[in-house]
Amino acid sequence: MSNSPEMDTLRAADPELAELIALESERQESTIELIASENHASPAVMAAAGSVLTNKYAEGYPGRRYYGGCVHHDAIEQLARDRAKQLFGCTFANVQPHSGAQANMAVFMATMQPGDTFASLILKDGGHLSHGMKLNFSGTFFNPVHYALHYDKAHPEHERIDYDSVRAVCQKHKPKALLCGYSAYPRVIDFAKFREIADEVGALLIADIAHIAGLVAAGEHPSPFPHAHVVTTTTHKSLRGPRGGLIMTNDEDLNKAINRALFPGVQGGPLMHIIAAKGVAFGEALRPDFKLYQQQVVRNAQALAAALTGHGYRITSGGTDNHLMLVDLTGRDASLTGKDAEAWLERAGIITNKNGVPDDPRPPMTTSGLRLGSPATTTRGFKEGEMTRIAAWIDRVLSAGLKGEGELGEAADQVRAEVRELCARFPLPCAEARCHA
Ligand code: DSN
Repeated sequence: MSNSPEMDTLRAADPELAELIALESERQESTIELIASENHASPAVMAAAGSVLTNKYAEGYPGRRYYGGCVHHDAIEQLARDRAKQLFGCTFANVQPHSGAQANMAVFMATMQPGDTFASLILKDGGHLSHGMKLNFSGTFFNPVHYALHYDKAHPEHERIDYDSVRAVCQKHKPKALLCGYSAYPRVIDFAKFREIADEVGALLIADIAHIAGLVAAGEHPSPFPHAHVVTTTTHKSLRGPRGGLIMTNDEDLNKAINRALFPGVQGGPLMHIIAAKGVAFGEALRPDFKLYQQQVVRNAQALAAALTGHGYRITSGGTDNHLMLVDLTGRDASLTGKDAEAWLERAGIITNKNGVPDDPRPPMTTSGLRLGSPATTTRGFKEGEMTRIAAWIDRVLSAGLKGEGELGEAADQVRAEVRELCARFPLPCAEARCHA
């Protein structure tokens, strides 16, 4: 099954592990990936991530390392930094965070003392674990206060950020930092308005653009710069790089504090192979075709949202401006849950994640919604026609599931076969490059 020398080597050395990777590769090839935070990295990104750079310790930063032999690592990290700065139009970039959560942890450590108050959107409305969830470091060592969405069906901004609530929470609690940027928010974020409010109370504005980084890089979502004091992101979602994090700022003092907080504050040795892969991904994102890709990402999300609406599903906030949408399944049938929908669709080869909708009465392991996104399907070449077809499949499977196991089994098998056939016509970048199993 393997087409690459690397996989042949792994198969010879460890057939058990190689077989599991081959199975996962086949799963990715033959299913439709609608998880909004996932994507398919390019063969070049994966080549860098699988390179000899994994062998090296390079604690410190370019030119100031705690280990010898870092000459090429300095050049690699500097190149990745320079490309990140060019891509996002900022002055300083730290490419070492292992993840978005660790990027946020370093920024918190650099900008606040334990016990300090910060304001963010509550997790259940589309926020993130590292934005103050009580079991996370952010909610354990700091004091989160939360702003809300508009909850008023008659309001034109229903289920969108309520900037009056942001202002009221900030005026009341005088937070050290104000966070914006979310995991399940389908609308444009007004970074200028957030900065205005942050300035009114003397807070730092931190924008976590993990989800929309690719759109921002391509100019398809307004940039958090120059409004945010600090910007954090992951590199593997819409940005389509390796799994990892990134921190950016225009402020020299903040940059110094962030660098210290990340290393040695939060992390030890950087993952140099991943830093190189980030550099490759930033280089790809600087090319003109990345803008076309991101434009198609938005068109595809909007096509999927429109088609689902046509099938009787309610899309929260009435649609999407970006790469994702939240589908309120109860708009179709009050008994539908995100948990069931996720499981039923997976049987048909359509991969999603259950997600709470704003003000969801159901718990997080059940939910009334699905979060769907278009970055991965757009990477494999799907356009509006394919997204419309996917909406019809989703409705076919969920409608059958509501009728019972017999109907569901039949519909899931039929859709699974059709999904396989469609996927075979749109091979993943890595399959085309014959770079993995
Ligand atoms: N877990 C990520 C997501 O799926 O959005 C956020 O970190």
